[in-house]
Amino acid sequence: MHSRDLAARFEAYSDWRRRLSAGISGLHEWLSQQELTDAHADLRVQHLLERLHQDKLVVAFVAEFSRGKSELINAIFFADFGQRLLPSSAGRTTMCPTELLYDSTRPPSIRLLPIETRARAGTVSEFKNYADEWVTLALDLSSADKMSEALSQVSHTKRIPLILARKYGLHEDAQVMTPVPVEEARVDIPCWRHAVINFPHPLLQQGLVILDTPGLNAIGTEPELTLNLLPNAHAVLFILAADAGVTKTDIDVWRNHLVGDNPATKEGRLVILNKIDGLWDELRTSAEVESEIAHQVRTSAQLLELPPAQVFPVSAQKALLAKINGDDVLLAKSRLPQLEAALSSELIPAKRHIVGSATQVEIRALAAGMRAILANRIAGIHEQLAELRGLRGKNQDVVEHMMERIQQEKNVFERGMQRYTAVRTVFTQQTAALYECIGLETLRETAADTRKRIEASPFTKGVRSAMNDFFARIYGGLEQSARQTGEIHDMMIAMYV
Ligand SMILES: Nc1nc2c(ncn2[C@@H]2O[C@H](COP(=O)(O)OP(=O)(O)OP(=O)(O)O)[C@@H](O)[C@H]2O)c(=O)[nH]1
Ligand SMILES: [Mg+2]
Repeated sequence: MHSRDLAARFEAYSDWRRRLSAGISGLHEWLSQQELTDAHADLRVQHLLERLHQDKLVVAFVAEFSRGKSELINAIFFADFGQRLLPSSAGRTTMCPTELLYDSTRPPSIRLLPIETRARAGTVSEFKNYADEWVTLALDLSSADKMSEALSQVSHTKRIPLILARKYGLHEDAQVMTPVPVEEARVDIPCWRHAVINFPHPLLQQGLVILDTPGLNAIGTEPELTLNLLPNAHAVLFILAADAGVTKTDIDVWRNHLVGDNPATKEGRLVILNKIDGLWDELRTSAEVESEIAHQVRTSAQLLELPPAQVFPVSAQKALLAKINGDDVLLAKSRLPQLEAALSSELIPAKRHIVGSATQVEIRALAAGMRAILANRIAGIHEQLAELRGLRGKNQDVVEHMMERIQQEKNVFERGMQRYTAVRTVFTQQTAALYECIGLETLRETAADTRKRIEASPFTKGVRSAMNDFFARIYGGLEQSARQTGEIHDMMIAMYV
C-alpha cells in the first residue's frame, strides 16, 4: 500500500541518516586514534552529529477553513488508529496552529499555550522555553476515544468581551453587527494560541513534524506562522475543495502566505484539490466524472499559476474511510495513493540531498584540516630523513652530537606543540565568550528586557531610560568584545611573533 511506501521511504531516509552519523562517529574515532583532531575539530564533529540527530522534516497543511486539512492528515498519517484522530468537522474546527511531533524526552501529551499570552511580549518559540506557561494534558495511547477527546482541545473556543479580544490582537477590524454597543459586545475566540501534540507515531519518531493550521484568520494574526513555521517547512500542502472551487480568499492565502514573487518558492508546494467525492455523481458516466475532475484541476492550476501536474485531486474523507475498512477499491478511487507517492518521491529525496550536501561541506572542511596536519608531518619526516642521510659515513662522535641536537630540537618542537594546543583551546574558549558578548541570543534577551520595561513604564522618561540602558548594554557588549578581541590578538602575537 502507498502509505506504507511513504513510511518505508521515510524509514529508509532515517536509516541513511543513522548510518551517516555512525560513519562520522567512526571517522572521528579513527582521527582521534591517529592524533589528528583538536578541540576545534571535535566541536565541529559534535555540532554535525547533533544537527543530524535533531534533523526534522516539517510538512505543513495550509488552507482556508473547512477545506479538509485535518481530515487529510488523519487519512495520510493516522488511519491506523481506526478512527478520526484530529477533530475534523463542518465549519471552523482547528482553532490554533497544531504541531504533531515526537520528543522522546517527554511523555505522550498535548501541550497548549493559552490565548491570553498574546497580550504579553514573546513569540510562541520564546514561550516554548517556559514549560509552566503551557497547559499539559497526558495522552492515553491505549484508548483512541480518550485520545481524540484530548485532541479536541484544539477546537475549543470561549466567549469574551470584544474589547478584551482586541487587546489580544484578535477581531481588530471586525465589523461586529450587534444590537449592543461595542463595549458590551462579546465574541468567540480560540482558547489556545498554539498546540504541540507529542505522540509516538513511527513517522514522528523518525523526525517527521506535521503542522496543521487553522483557516485564514489565524494565519494572518499569528506571526509565528507567517514568519517562522511556514517559511521553515520543507513542504507545504495547500488544500482547495472541489465543492467550493478556488475562492478569492484561497488565492489570498496562496499569494500572501505561500508564494512570494520568487518562483523558486513554489518548490516544495503541493496543491491538493480535496473532496472530489462530491463530483462522484451516479447519474454521470465515470468518463464524465473524470473529465470534470480534470477540468477542475486545470482551472485551479491556472488560477494559482502552476503546472496541472502539481495539483492532486483527492478525497481525504473517503481515503480515511477506505483505509479504516481496508477497502482498496475505494482507496484507489480516493486517489490518495498518488498524492502519497508524490510526497515520498519528491520530498524525501530533496531533503536527503540538502542534508547530504551540508554534511559533505563539513566533512570536506574537516578533511582539509587533517590533510594540512599530515602534510606538516610528512615535511618533518623528510627533513629528518635528509639529516639522517647526511649522517651516512660520518664518524661516531659526529653522529652522537647530531643525535643530541635532534633530540633537543624534538624537545623544543614538542614544547611548542603543547603550547600551540593550549593556545588553541584558549582561543576556542575566548571565541565562545566573544559570541556571548555580541551574539544574537544576548541581543534578543536585552531587547526582550527593554521591551518589558518600556511596556511597564507609564511615562516617556521611563521609556527613554529603558532605551538609554538598552544602548548602554549594547555598547558595553561591544566594548567587552573589543577587549576580548584585543586579548585574542595579543595572545596570537605572543604565540607567533
Ligand atoms: N465530502 C467530503 N468531505 C470532506 C472531505 N475532507 C474533509 N471533508 C469534510 O469537510 C469538513 C471540514 O474538514 P476539516 O478537516 O475539519 O477541515 P479543515 O481544513 O481542517 O478546517 P479548519 O480546521 O476549520 O481550518 C469536515 O466535515 C470533513 O468531514 C472529503 O474529501 N470529502
Ligand atoms: Mg482542521
